[in-house]
Amino acid sequence: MRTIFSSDHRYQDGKAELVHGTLEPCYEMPRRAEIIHDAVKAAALGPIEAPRDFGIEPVLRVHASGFVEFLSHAWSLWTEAGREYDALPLNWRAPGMRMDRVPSTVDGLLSYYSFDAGTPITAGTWRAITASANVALTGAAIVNAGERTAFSLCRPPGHHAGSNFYGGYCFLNNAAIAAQWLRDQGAKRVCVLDVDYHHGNGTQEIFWTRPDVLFVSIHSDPIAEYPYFLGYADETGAGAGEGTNLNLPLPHGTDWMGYAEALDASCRVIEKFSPDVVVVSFGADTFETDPISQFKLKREDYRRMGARIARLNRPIHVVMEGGYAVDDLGLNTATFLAGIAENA
Ligand code: SP5
Ligand code: ZN
Repeated sequence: MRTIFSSDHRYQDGKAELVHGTLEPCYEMPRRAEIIHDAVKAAALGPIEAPRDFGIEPVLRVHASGFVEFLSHAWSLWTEAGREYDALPLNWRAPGMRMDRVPSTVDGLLSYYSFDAGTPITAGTWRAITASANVALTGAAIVNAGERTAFSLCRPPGHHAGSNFYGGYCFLNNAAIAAQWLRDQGAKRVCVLDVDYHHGNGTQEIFWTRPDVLFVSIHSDPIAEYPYFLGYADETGAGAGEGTNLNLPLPHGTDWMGYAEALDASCRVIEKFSPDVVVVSFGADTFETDPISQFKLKREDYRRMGARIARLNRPIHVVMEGGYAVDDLGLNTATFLAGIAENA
């Protein structure tokens, strides 16, 4: 399996996120990508390659132009306002407040486009997130050219970012950008299978009304977990996309026994949809010692997860999302990829 990796990920190096009422060091840190890179290399899973530059067009197929424009300028607006620390929002819209007026100041824009205080914009954010999108697009191109598998080692992650908003450590939705690009290259049906611990609210929003992209997500029940306001089982899509969204929320404490059942149910639905490609939003934050998560998967469970997905017998494009037990993140990810490679 070929891996795509860009060292430009390191330009996203936030100082702090708001946790428990205090600013704490970011869980989403550069070492995450480095340890995965090193584990993939040590496991000899295949070549590690740099991404190609796809330009901004494939990003604009998924994200609103005003939003992309904001992300590209946010740091200069922030520093022009005299700020030096990471750019974080101060407030958000509440129900009844307006979305049809876009604020003119940087504080207003941060508030307008974000949904949490865990996702700092820094000097290098734009460089890192465009590299991450190119990593996803390059992996998609490899699968589109006929290979059965590819691993896009994306960082920053993407699945919480929607068409017109960012948050959850995510700015551009790498998996959605890859899925849309595959459609634009001629794939008739694409599935995004999201196995990160958190619900992929951004991906769901992007493809909510789309019959050609099936979104399936296994995640911690939003009744008790971030992002709280999306990810319930009764969200099945709307309009032409009715029936092509599937959420399988699971309780805190879920181990492989509970997880395997949901994965099997997901795979049966995916088989029926018969996608040309499966894009896997992979997060290892389902691991038993993840510092911000409450599932109980063990190292070898990732091999089983990969094996089950490989048995879909479809081209598989893995896109990296979360995972914050950093010391274990490399081996957990490499074990998942090995489970795919052994069964693809
Ligand atoms: C891509 C991804 O996995 N994003 C996750 C964003 C989660 N942000 C909220 C973190 C809340 C942490 N609260 C628990 C702290 C326990 N010490
Ligand atoms: Zn996550």
